[in-house]
Amino acid sequence: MKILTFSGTSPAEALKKAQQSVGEEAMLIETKEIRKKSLTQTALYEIIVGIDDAAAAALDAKKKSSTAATINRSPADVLYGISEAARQISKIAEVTDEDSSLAKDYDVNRVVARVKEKSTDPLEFKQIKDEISKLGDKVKLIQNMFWDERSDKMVNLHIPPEFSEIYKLTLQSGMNTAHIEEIMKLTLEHMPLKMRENSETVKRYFQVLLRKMVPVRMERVPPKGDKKVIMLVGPTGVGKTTSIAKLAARYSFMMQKKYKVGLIVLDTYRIGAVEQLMQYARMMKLGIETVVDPPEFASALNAMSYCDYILIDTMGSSPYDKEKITKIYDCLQHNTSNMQIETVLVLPSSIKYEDLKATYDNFEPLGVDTMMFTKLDETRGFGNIFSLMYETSKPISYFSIGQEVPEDLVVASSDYLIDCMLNGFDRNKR
Ligand SMILES: Nc1nc2c(ncn2[C@@H]2O[C@H](COP(=O)(O)OP(=O)(O)OP(=O)(O)O)[C@@H](O)[C@H]2O)c(=O)[nH]1
Ligand SMILES: [Mg+2]
Repeated sequence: MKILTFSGTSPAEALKKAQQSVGEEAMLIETKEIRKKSLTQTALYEIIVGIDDAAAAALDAKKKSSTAATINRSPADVLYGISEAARQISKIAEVTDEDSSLAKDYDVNRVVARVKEKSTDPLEFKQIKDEISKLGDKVKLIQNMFWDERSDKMVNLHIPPEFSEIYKLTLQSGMNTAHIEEIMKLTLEHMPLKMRENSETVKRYFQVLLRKMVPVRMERVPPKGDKKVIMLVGPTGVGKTTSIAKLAARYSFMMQKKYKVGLIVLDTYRIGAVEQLMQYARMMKLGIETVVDPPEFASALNAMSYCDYILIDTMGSSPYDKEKITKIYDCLQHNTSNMQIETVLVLPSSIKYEDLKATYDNFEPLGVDTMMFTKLDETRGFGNIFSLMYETSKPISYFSIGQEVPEDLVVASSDYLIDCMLNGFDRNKR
């Protein structure tokens, strides 16, 4: 085994040099901080790598010029190559019967506790514990190397390695990067130093912080003698009609009090559009009115004035189809009653933040009061939802988590959204 050292202003830079010089096969032995960063000089890191004799001979043969210095060290010092470390950790993580994802779930204490349960031989247990600790250090080191490189790219903001997990989670969730950086900055300014000690406490802090940032519209039933008129608008096929059916069922027979619910359909041009809601109305024995032209809207509202809840389904429109959106707007203009209409923009959670924002901007002239996100069951990232709310400050009212009427509807809460975002969607949690 030949041992080589490489230096650089960050561990990542030194590692890159090593890779360039000796290739991917090198085994990482140690990383040292040789000199701390100061006002007058950059930091200096040294990494020590080992390559096996055959590779070393091939390298010599090539007579590649290298600034690396050779030192003597016994092969026993070599722990693992990077890929070997990753493989070993995945194997050990299986002991926990949980996700073996390296960075996410590697928790030395938990693994040790599980091994302890299974092993009675103290010597064997100590060996395993030592081995796991070594691997834990290795993982941290690898994480930090990549992290240093990534955090350098963030403008004016140095983010400590303990934040790497939460940064990765929020980024994978589809949250807008500018938003992530703003929130990181805020956190770094306000988070107590003691809480920054490890990624677990950082994650908990973030969870609380993000929850506080989500605006939610509490579900309020209409006061006695009053009524609620809710209109669902949004792009085609996002689940407006299905959601109207779920809401109708919720208000008419799933709450403590059973409310009188009436339905209005504005989407009367498309074949089948009325029929879809008509079927639900028949099943739930609800009154239903259809509106073809905007002037009919006022009489449809009047006809439903005996109801506690009036739910209005609208034609789905491409966010770029100004004509259809204008038609809905015209209907709203024909509301000569004193009924306040709450406009709910229905959006699918499965599209990226930029598309959500563009859609929001196009429906905004209708006067969006709250937002409802559908198809949570069809996506894995929820940061796009968070970002849209962060950007627009519009509260969410409901989530739709599947096709089943009426059960796949969740009254929005910040806990629910942030839990989905950081820990993944689970349809049984609501
Ligand atoms: N997986 C999943 N599918 C859903 C959800 N909500 C609605 N759907 C399905 O999406 C499809 C379209 O639903 P609709 O309720 O007809 O959508 P819409 O917005 O009324 O459509 P248009 O009236 O054509 O604009 C149907 O197959 C629904 O069953 C949801 O939360 N998750
Ligand atoms: Mg529809």
